[in-house]
Formats: sequence, C-alpha cells, structure tokens
Amino acid sequence: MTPDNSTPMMQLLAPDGTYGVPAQYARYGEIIDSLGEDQLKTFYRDMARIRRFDIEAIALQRQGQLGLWVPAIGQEGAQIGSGYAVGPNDHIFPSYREHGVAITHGVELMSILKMMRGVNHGGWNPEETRYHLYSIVLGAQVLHAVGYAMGVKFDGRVGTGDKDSDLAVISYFGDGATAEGDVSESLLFAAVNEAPIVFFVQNNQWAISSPVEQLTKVPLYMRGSGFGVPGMRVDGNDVLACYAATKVHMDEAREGAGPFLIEALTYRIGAHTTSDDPSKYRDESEVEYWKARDPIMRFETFLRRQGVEDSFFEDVKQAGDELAADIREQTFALTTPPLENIFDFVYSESHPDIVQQRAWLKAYEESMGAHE
Ligand SMILES: Cc1ncc(C[n+]2csc(CCOP(=O)(O)OP(=O)(O)O)c2C)c(N)n1
Repeated sequence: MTPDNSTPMMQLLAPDGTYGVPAQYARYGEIIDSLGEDQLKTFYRDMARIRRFDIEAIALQRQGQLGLWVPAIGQEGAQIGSGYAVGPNDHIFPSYREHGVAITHGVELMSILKMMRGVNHGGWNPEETRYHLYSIVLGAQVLHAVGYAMGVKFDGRVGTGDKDSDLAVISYFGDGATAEGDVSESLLFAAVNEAPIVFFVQNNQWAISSPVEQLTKVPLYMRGSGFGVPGMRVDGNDVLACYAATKVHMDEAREGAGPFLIEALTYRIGAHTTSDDPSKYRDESEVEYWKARDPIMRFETFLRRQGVEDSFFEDVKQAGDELAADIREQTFALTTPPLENIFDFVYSESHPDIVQQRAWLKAYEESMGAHE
C-alpha cells in the first residue's frame, strides 16, 4: 500500500536524502544534531552489513544449507536505528526477524544462521547480550517483555536517577502480531503497572499474505491509546527518525514515564520467509514503490551530501563481500550435532524417563544398522 498522508508521521530524512526537522519534532532533531560523523557512519555500515548478510543467508538456504531464512531486507533503518538507541542496561525482546537489532548488541551472526539450520536454539546468552531469544510464537515475547519490565519496576530500578542501575525494556513485533490477544494484554499490563517499556511495532505492511488493512482499522500507533499507552508513528525507512524516537522514549521509560508505543512504517521487500512466494499475493508495483524509499539508499545520499567520500562506501562494500565469504565458509563447515543432545539438554540432572527414551532410541538406531 502507499502511505496514508493524513496520518502524522515523524520523518527527518526524506526519501531523496534531504534532512529536515519539522517544528513539532524539535526535541527529536536535537538528538540527531548531537551525533558525530562516526556514529552516522556506524549506522550506514551496519545497515549495509546486515543487508549483505541477509542476501547471503537467502542464497545459503537455497543451496540447502539452512532449513529456513527470514529476510529483513527493507527494514534495516528501523532495526539499526532503534537498536542503537537502546541503552547499556536495557533489555530487548525480539520477534524472529530482528537480525539488524541483534548486531547492535553483539549477537554473533553465525548463531542466527545455526538456529536457522537447526543446530542450536539461538546460541547467544540473553543475560550477557541483553538480547533475548527469538520468538516464533507471535506476541509471546511481548508478554515476556512486559513481565520483565514489571520486575524491573518492582526491583526499584526505574526513575532513581542512577544511570548505572536504571533500565528499560523494548519489545519488537509486527503488524500481524498486534492482532494477537497477547499484545493487547501486554499493553494493558504495561499501562496499569506503569512499566518501563517501549513497544516497537515494525509495520512492514504484510503478515505473510494478510495486508495490514485486514489487521487494523486504526493506525497502529494508536493501538495502545485505549489501554493508556501513548504512541507515535515514525518513518521506519528513516534510520535517523527511528534512532531519535527510540532514544527519547527509552530514556523517558527509564526515567519513569511508563510505556510508549512506536510504530515504524516500513516495508518487507522480500518474502515473508524462504517458504513463500510473495508474487502470489501482492503486486510488483507496490514493491517497486517501496524500493524507491529504500532506507540504505537514502542514508547514503545524505552521507554523501555531508561530505563522506567514495572510499568509505567502497570499504563498506568490500567488508560486506568478506563477511559473505566468511559466513559461507563457516556454514559449509557446520556439522550435525550429536543426536544425544536432544536428551542431554532437557534436565540438568538425570531423569528416569529421559534415560529410558535415550536407551530406546539407541536400540532403534542400532536396529536400523546405525553405528556408534
Ligand atoms: C501465535 C501464532 N499464530 C500464528 C503464527 C503463524 N505466523 C507466523 S509469522 C505470521 C505473520 C506475522 O506477521 P507480522 O506480525 O506482521 O510480522 P512479520 O512476519 O511481517 O515481521 C504468522 C501468522 C505464529 N507463528 N504464531
């Protein structure tokens, strides 16, 4: 769909790369004006990095190296911008497409690929990275996030002014997930408990083959208002708007302002996953419309106008190709985990049912001619 221009939306960077701050968004503009060139280059580098990773992961899936891939092409602005706005103590509860947010918090890209190959269940430590495990069950992570945020509040780690201790929580979900009861319950619990949380909805306009018009009658940024959760819409293909909105509202949540909802209006350029064919349910002209609003392209135009030179963009491209070659090599070298893992990682101590099941499987495998 083409955007409905009557809905207010914060955009700081227009699709042609022009930067400007409308008066009503002045406090968000101040955040951007305080960023140095290095930070801006980091945004670009990571958006380009995650896109290159994504393209390689699709190819690896097509070669039979991964069971499934979930592309995030087109959503890099929303993910890198919001990810970098999350503070050093804050916790992140992602859905399953947030590979861009993951790299802003030190998650190893290979652990995501291993999960999609089925050799681990995430493989990163959520306490260390503060980036919790992917959730395939739509909306479940939003409840987990609110529960965590309520715990943070009960522990007295909100609004004390102690920057080393105070924290907030951010939860990511899609337009489709907003139709889940879990999300409505989350909004209610967050509101009545004044939990320190930002709900970050990436409205990529499709829930597999269901268009967003079938999921809501009001713009999604308003979805929280009946529960008492204020919200705003930002241009999700504008990395600067996504950074500024997330920074302001995570800071406020940490300071005790309660929950807030950000709707980042973006678009899923690729398939929902490598298991579907989007040409069966949407028009190519719509995809072309959104490709012209690409988050990386517009940010590159902006940076070039700021005086960033060709050599920077060439280096980023080369780094992307090196990354792709590296993950390709590492993926091809992955081995199948031992079958016993399905028993070994159930309980920390021995359990009679597990012992029995393990023995049954061993006997079964041997009866089929398997060797130790
Ligand atoms: C509780 C639940 N119901 C249904 C599904 C099947 N399902 C997987 S993804 C998806 C669409 C989700 O769309 P959206 O929330 O917009 O996120 P996106 O995939 O576009 O990022 C559905 C219905 C699921 N995973 N969990």
